[in-house]
Amino acid sequence: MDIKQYIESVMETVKKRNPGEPEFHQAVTEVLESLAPVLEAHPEYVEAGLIERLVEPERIIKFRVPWVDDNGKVQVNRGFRIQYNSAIGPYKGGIRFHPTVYEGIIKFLGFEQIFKNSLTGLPIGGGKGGSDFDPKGKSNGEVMRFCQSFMTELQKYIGADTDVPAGDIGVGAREIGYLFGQYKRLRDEYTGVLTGKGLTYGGSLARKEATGFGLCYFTEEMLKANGKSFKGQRVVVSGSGNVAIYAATKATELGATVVAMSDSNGYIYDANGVNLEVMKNIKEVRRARISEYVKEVPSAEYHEGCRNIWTVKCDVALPCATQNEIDEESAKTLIANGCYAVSEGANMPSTPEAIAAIQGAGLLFGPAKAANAGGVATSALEMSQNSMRYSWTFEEVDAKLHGIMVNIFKNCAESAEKYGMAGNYAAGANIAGFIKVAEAMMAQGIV
Ligand code: NDP
Ligand code: 2IT
Repeated sequence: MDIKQYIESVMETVKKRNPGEPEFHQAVTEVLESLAPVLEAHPEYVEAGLIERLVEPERIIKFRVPWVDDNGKVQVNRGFRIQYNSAIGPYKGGIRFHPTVYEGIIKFLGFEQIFKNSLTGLPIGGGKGGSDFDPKGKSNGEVMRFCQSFMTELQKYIGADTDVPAGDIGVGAREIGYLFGQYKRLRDEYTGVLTGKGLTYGGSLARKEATGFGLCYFTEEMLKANGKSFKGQRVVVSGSGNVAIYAATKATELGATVVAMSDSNGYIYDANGVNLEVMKNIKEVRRARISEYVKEVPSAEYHEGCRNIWTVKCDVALPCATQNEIDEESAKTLIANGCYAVSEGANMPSTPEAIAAIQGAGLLFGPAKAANAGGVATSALEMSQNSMRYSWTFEEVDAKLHGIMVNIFKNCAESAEKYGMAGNYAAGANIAGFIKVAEAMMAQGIV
């Protein structure tokens, strides 16, 4: 059978079955295209219908989330949990609260999570959840009531050995706290059913920092393999949330100057290097807009419009905000300005056209599945600590995270080379992530 045709036929079914979900189609296409040489080498995967099974979630849960706002008005949101693939472990993946959330976003994120989780080397399957609820501008009381309503339904489907959610966009320590409190109250169980918990009730040291730190550990390996390092480099980090702040922190620690960061309204440029204490205070403590930064650091500039952050001249770009934030035009601007590495902290932040431009121009490209896997890897370490009823020190967790990221880079580089695509870490990540899941699915029969 012609593998290209086979992949196209699977994609046709995916599109027919999941109409109006372009982000999901994008994520599946990107993975399947890079798996062609693996499927050539393993006809038994095709015979076992492995790809047809892989693209279909094991379970999709969709529910009403009613809550009462501060004015006494009833609000209704929609909640989702997609339990995508449990071949190598319990479903694991974050929950996103953002007005743009619909089934296609959760499906793309859940699909990506399968391969990312496999790359960590830890026993976690793929899942994702979320809601179209917008935490922005809501009081703590409103966020709490929403989280309690969301968990009242979600608790029926999750558990420490079944499905373990965590944070993502719009879900941080505050939301995880409210979700955990409600789970415990309804189930009367004190278990590691969520990760990203606070340190006083079962959270892991270094989980908050893990995605951003892990991104820099991965990127440092990629730079090193190509005769470079973060030292003295100008870095642009998009976003100013959990991933962005700790990516900027670690890049700075590794000797880089972070010259720009953003939120959905605009970006700041600070030639002296972003003052991260000021940034953390604005974003983590006050939950304010990034435009506030220039009030405290008057030598910096604020520009309306987040997309223009990619016009800032840099050596290394770390997109850490959201999907499709780097389009072809932004990629070309980065290239023209001399950027030589793009490494993805967000999930699917580069459009296919952007990736083609970046790779075509010979830039180093660190794909999200590999580069941002440090967050979920440390979540898995939180699960281990919860099961042992024990806590490792910050240094212990950080050292394990570092080892995991070094190993992920090595695995991506070796897999790309083995299948004739040396230097294509995106293909390497897809292949390495896929093979473990494929072997587990083959061993478990047609399920
Ligand atoms: P946060 O909610 O903490 O921060 C998100 C940041 O991105 C904010 O600065 C936000 O700006 C900006 N942003 C969100 N949506 C948009 C948009 N549509 N356009 C422009 N900017 C936007 O989320 P995280 O930092 O946790 O997540 C960032 C990315 O990293 C996501 O893609 C997520 O899936 C991914 N990720 C997260 C992990 C984690 O452990 N948290 C692990 C691996 C990946 P504003 O405040 O204005 O909305
Ligand atoms: O996209 C991701 O990997 C996350 N949002 C983190 C998931 C997790 O379970 O820690």
